[in-house]
This record gives sequence, C-alpha cells and structure tokens, in this order.
Amino acid sequence: MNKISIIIPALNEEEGIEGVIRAIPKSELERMGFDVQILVVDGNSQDRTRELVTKAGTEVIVEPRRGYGRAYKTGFAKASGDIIATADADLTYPVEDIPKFVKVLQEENLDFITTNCFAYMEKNAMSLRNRIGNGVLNLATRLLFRLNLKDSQSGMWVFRKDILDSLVLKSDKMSLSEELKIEACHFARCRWKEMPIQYRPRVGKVKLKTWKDGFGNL
Ligand SMILES: Nc1nc2c(ncn2[C@@H]2O[C@H](COP(=O)(O)OP(=O)(O)OP(=O)(O)O)[C@@H](O)[C@H]2O)c(=O)[nH]1
Ligand SMILES: [Mg+2]
Repeated sequence: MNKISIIIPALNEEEGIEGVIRAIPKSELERMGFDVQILVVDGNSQDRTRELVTKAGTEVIVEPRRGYGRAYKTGFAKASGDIIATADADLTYPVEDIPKFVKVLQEENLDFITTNCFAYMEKNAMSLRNRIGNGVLNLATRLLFRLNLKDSQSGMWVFRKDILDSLVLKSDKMSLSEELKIEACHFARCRWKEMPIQYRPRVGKVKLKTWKDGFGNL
C-alpha cells in the first residue's frame, strides 16, 4: 500500500476549495510512505473553482454531468491510489485528520472508515431541519439494514480502493453517501468502523436541496 488518492467533489466552491487543498497534510502522508494524489472533480463550476485548483498545482477533472454521486463515481474511476480519502470542498471536514484515519485503517486491518459529523459538531454547522432529516435516515438505515451508524450521511470516508469492485453504486445524487456505506458495511461485509470528527460550518453556497435530496435518499 503506497499511494493515497484524496477526492474532492466541487461545484462552485471558490470560497473553500483553496483552503481545503492547503489543509491536506501532504507532507505527513508522504512521511508515512505514501504518494499523494489530490483529485478535484469539478462539476463545470461557473466561478473560479477550477482556476484556483490549477493555481494550487492540483489535478482537476471536469465532470459536467450533475450530481455528487456522479462526481464521486468519476473520481473513483480516475483515482490511482490503493487508499481513497474524501471530503467536501466547503471546509466542513477535518482533512488534517486523514493520516490518523489511514493509520487506524492499516493498524486495525479495516477496509472502510466512515465518520460521524455529530461527534464534535460546531455551532451552526448544520440546520435543525438537516439534523432531523439525518436522524430519520439513520433510523431507516438501522431498521432496513441493521447498520448502527450514528451518521449515515457523512461525506468523509477513508477506504481501500479494492472494495469498490464489490460495491454496486447506482446513485448519481447525494444519496451516494449512504448507498456507499450500506454497500460496504452491509452487502459487501467489509471490516469497517465509524470514527468521530469535528464538523464545521460550510463556506460558500449551499448545494443540498434538503427536501428533494432527503426524500430521494430515503
Ligand atoms: N462535481 C460536483 N460536485 C458537487 C455537485 N453537487 C455538490 N457537489 C460538491 O459536493 C460536496 C457536497 O455538497 P454540499 O453542498 O457540501 O452538501 P452537504 O455537505 O450535504 O451540505 P452542506 O451542509 O450545505 O455542506 C461539495 O464539495 C459540493 O461542492 C455536483 O453536481 N458536481
Ligand atoms: Mg458540505
């Protein structure tokens, strides 16, 4: 295991993307023996997102087909690492913790780590409506798949790329996040763990359509 691909989907995230790229602890990962590929999957942004990614010397691929899930599936196909880590482009997720999760993945011989945003959620990081929606989706996941996830919607994962061969990922939308967890932890019977993270208020404009994405997900 010697390469990690960090995939970041981005649609009009000029306010956050540079900060996310800068916060990735590339040297620490290199000291751990990894080549680091940072891959931004841009949804044909109409702001300065792509320009800022290129300026930061980071690889960008354009996926004009809409959707968070679509962006990830395209990113997975282009990722050349043995390990994949993910985060949003809006400064919400603690990318500085990626090395910590990689160590746990290796030391505990896991396949898949997902994260729990609710563990150390900062004030104003999530609306009450989204928190309630998340609770409903967590409950559905528990009842339907007996998966005890505290956060079925988190978008920060660290996993071995080869598990993707065993997963059926159909969603092009926000629900890819939950589908990935259900496929990995339930159907593919991966060795997995959910780990607590800090979750911060997003910068930039909200893309999530609470009702449409929430019901679509359900
Ligand atoms: N390439 C691409 N990226 C997308 C698309 N939709 C959303 N994203 C990105 O996917 C990530 C997740 O979207 P968010 O809007 O942050 O969704 P969320 O985290 O559920 O909601 P917030 O609480 O508002 O952050 C962000 O980095 C978005 O820029 C899309 O259609 N294409
Ligand atoms: Mg986000």
